[in-house]
Amino acid sequence: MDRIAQLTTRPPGREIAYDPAAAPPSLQVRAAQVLEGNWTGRSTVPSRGLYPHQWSWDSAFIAIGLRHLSPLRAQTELETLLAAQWGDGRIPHIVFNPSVPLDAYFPSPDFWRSSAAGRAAGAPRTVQTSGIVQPPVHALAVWLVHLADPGLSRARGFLRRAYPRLAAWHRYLVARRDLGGGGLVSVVHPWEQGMDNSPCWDRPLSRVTPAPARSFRRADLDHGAPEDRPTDLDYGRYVRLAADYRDGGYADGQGEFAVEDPAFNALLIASEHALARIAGELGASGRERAARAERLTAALVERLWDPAAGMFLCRDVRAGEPIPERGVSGLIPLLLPGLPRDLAATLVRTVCGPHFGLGGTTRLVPSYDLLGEAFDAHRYWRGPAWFNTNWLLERGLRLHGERGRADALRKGILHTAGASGFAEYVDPYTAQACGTTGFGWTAALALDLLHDRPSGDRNGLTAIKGGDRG
Ligand code: 9WN
Repeated sequence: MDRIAQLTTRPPGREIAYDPAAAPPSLQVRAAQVLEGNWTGRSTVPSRGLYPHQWSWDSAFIAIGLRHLSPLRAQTELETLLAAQWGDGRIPHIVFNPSVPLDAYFPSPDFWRSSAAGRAAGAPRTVQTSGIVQPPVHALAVWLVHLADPGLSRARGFLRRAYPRLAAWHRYLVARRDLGGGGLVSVVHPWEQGMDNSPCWDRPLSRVTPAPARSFRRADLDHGAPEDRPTDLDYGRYVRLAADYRDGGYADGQGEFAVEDPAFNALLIASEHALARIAGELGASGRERAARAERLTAALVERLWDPAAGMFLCRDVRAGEPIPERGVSGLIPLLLPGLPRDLAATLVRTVCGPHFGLGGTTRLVPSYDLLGEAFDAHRYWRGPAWFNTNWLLERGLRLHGERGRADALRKGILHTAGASGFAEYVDPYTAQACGTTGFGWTAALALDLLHDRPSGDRNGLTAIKGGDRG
């Protein structure tokens, strides 16, 4: 019996019995139950109701937690996603499950029409996907999943099969998405960056003419409270951008929206470091990859660091200027081993200062500036705290020697994940659950933190450090 079965199966004869005196199931058991409930046989849905397909960066985060329960399942999760890769190297942000009704999620496969509209870009014929991407956390996830059971990974050729796909994915981003010409990758839709409704997008989105509300039907409002979700106006703009991209055959470079985002690029850099380790494990040299990671880090600092804000800002490529909003995305580069020390120290001060409140006013780091005009403690990416960004910051704090703060954040994440029923996101002040519950990456990343000894040597950190800082 594997670890998932052990944790989620009740002993025979106990199926119906209810014992009010019994101890409540542990956080680990409850997290495993969420992942078991969201498992479809080849991948894990973020949530059964709101998000009934496979999402790209969700799967990467989910695999990072799943590896502690079933390394085989974690490998399968990533392999299913990689199998939907397009010929041009992009990994689509959604892989659709054909057995889910079309009206269960919008935009559905008949909106994206990937195999027809994406033919020139090499969209797969046998599986339907979206045509946009999400942050490249995958190589990092593949490496961490490998480390959970190197024997199984080698026996299955997990790295050997994943490596060329991951390399093609990074090649696509670096070659086709440097829309600003300064060596960084641009996102062409807010959904690509993953923090969909962040106020950082308000300015570039304001130039986009929304698709008429009657031209589409939102499915998200069947599951989430309208005050927790994006407005209809924002949805109209998302739909317009996606439809224009599709109608242009998913060719890059034309769209109205192009933004260089600190988190997206930082995750690419972390994944480049991971690819260097994977190359080394496969007997090749990772030196070129490590050098590319350094070049990307230099470009990130040069183009997006804002000394006055004490953090990274997004850059509106079409307008040719920085976006003057403090989103949590601008703190995520703390994750990087090659970040200059003074910048890392400044980021730590910013995350603990009045704009993000860590260790002071907030329970977890909010998705957006507490003092920003657009701050809303409950609405989607406009203030609430998300578990993936907090997990990334916990790693960053630990990497840069902030052990006390990292331990406290870890505790906060674990407590809030359990108390909120593994919510999709929470009010950063009160930790009240928002969005949906039983959310995949919340459960997975809680499992990952439960597994790691807070002050021990965490294999993942050592792994992406690549030995460059001891
Ligand atoms: C659009 C699945 C995804 C996450 C994103 C999050 C949300 C989708 C939506 O859900 O986006 O991709 O319908 O709002 O913003 O980060 O990957 O969990």
